[in-house]
Amino acid sequence: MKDEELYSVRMRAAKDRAHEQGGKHISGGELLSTFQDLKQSVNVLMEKALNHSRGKPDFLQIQFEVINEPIKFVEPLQVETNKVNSVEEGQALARRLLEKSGVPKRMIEKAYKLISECSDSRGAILYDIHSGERIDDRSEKGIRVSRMDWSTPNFEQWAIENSMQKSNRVKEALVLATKVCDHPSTIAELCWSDDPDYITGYVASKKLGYQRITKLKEPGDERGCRIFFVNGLQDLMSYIDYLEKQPIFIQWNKK
Ligand code: PML
Ligand code: MG
Repeated sequence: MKDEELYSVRMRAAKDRAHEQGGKHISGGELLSTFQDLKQSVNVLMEKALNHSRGKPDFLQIQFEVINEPIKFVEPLQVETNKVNSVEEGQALARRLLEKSGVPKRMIEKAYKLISECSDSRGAILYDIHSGERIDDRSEKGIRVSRMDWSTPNFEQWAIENSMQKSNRVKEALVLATKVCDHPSTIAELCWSDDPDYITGYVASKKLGYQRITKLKEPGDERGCRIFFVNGLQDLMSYIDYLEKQPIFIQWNKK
């Protein structure tokens, strides 16, 4: 894969019209593909959109484009799973992990006030840990992290070695968190799914790795959350450009 031309393939699906016309977000997906695998890659994303617990989409967009920038290879974050018995316990742990990662306590409380904005947004929101303000201007669209992947065989070896399930969801979330945390301005990420049947979420940071928390919301809840806590951002545009455009390939045990 290293010397081949790669394509970024992206999918978004919505119900009751397209996202920009106020439709409900159903599913999104990203991957990197060789030209030869494009047909299969498009199918993988279509499958993801068509069989979704958030509902049956009536709008689907899949697009691909060649990547001209050099690809950066990155090791996945270390993973730990924290078992909790309730949402309260899970959310209290998430706050402690954010603090340990370097987000001031006062700013964590302020960020939690944005959670409702978060669940209206299909992408991530960017939060400045100094001003305590949301700093992206993408409203309900949020920031969509893109151009990243992890080869299935390498991921599966990693999963065996780390006693993890070979779950696509875990793979995609860990790829995203690794890319986000690889940027020097990211202090931490807080995330849980908008899928009603999935209640495990995580706090990720360079300092603590990918800390899974088994209960961050109640089953049936379709409100998700993805916040990036950023520090000392000199240039918001170049940070957003990194998230959206820098191609990253995860590779475990590269050496
Ligand atoms: C999502 O489904 O959109 C996010 C899932 C986050 C948690 C994945 C995991 O179990 O580690
Ligand atoms: Mg989802």
